[in-house]
Amino acid sequence: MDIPLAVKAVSADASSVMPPGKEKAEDLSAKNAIDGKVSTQWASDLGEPQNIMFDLGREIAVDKLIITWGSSHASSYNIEVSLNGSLWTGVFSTESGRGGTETVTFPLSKTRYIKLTLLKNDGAEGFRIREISVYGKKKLILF
Ligand SMILES: [Ca+2]
Repeated sequence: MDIPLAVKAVSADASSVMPPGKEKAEDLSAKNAIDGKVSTQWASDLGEPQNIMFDLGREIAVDKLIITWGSSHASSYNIEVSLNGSLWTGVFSTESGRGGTETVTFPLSKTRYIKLTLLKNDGAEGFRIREISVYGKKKLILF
């Protein structure tokens, strides 16, 4: 029996963070994409592509992400998984990202690290992600 499991990422790192503006003191760092709150967000600097990578802290079987985009989403992006953070396997790609809240499913993959590469920006600002939630299956933790 597969038991759905919500997975909490332990750390996040991104290719860039929007530099703090004079009027904006908001924290826009990568960790905001995995803090469990849609009220906080990661914003990249301008330029394509950008990426955000996070560490689940252990190897686990995952098959779904729920991505809540901010005001600038990627219309084209891909998702890769890795056990060691250096050798990556593609599990998903799209050229028709809608923004808003997207549920992305892919074949169940044992992984520790997950990386989103954001290729094409739909907005005028850097890419913005409010939250990425990770889901897997519990029984396959055991293998
Ligand atoms: Ca957040």
